[in-house]
Amino acid sequence: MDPAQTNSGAEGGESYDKVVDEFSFLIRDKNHDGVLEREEFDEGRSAFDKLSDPERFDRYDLDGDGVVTRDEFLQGRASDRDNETEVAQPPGPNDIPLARDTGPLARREDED
Ligand SMILES: [Ca+2]
Ligand SMILES: [Ca+2]
Repeated sequence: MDPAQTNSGAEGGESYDKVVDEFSFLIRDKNHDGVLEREEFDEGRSAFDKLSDPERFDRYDLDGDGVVTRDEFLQGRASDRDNETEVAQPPGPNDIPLARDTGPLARREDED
């Protein structure tokens, strides 16, 4: 009967995504009043991910009261994830691009 319990499946990614989303909400909420005004929503987008179109704020603001609450934000993020495969990725192997090609040992062999 507990929805939080039944929701935890074998897919361990969901809780991680939620943590990222909550963090994303918190860094947007500059004045810490627990809701995102349109300016906060727009401002945070470039810092953390690419919520670029203005319509997205309206989509997130489910009850249309002009602010996005934490719950609305989490729901919006979840539905965005359903629509796009491209979301903010955690740092991975792709973030270390130069490690292999510039090995000093290989160069030393050349000079010898
Ligand atoms: Ca705020
Ligand atoms: Ca709202």
